[in-house]
Amino acid sequence: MRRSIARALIGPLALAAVVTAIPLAASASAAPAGVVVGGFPIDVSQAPWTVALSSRDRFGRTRAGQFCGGVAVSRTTVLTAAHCMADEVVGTPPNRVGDLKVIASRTDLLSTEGEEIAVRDVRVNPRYDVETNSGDFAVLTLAEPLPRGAVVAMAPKGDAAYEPGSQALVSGWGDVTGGGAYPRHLHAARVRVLADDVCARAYPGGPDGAYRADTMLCAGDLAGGPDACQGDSGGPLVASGRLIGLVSWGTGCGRPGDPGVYTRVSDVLRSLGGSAAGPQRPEKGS
Ligand code: 4AZ
Repeated sequence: MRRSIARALIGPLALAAVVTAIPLAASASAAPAGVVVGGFPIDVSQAPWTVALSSRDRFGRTRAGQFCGGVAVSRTTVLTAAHCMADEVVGTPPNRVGDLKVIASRTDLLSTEGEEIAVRDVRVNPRYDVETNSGDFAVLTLAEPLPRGAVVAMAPKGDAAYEPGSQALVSGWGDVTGGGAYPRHLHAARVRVLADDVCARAYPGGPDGAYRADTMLCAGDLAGGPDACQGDSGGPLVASGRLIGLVSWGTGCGRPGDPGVYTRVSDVLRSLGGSAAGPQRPEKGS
């Protein structure tokens, strides 16, 4: 718990507060050049499966309550990160967040573009491990269907999109500087999938997590460069038009030697097809 929670709490609101309180410490730390750090603004039509998770009750109205990303994989199913649904992030057990919504088809969080859809059910992967961050996904079932065309296919195990060197796009409303600058508009960054042995060497096990090749992939540039960042968690990593990853963790953002780590979507598929939490599975005791 400890690790994810610490990370989650240094999320949109808390991180901004820390940066305001200790500007010297913030500016002295490695500040990446710039979703997403080192990225660029995009219109949601370029990655229409990208959704924002929102709770205005918990996170305030200044950015429409956005606190994590998500990705639509069917018209009523959104995937996000398990760590986004932790009690310490949303303030209650996940199925009790009264105003938990998915914001879809909206580039500018403060516009009225697109739609806001209530979340009917939240299932956190029972195999999520807070020490390593393995299995960092949750399945949200929506109260109303999303527009057709706003969904992305999940890449099956063995899909070439997972191969090292594969070029992928990560999108979200997360920190764009690594210093707590949360944008109103959707951003994206191009990153390359890295080889598992490279990822394992970067993250052999430490305070932020441990690389597990069966449930994670990592992407970015070992020299430092574009990367996902706080607030992007749960959002999509798409290669060749297929979903391969969900933003999960990493040490900092865009730093040399510390690539971004993503939940491996083929493992999500395996879990959904097997005995783990899935949207089709009837509620226990109902
Ligand atoms: C986070 O705390 C987080 N640079 C997300 C992505 C990355 C690091 C941290 C990857 O949600």
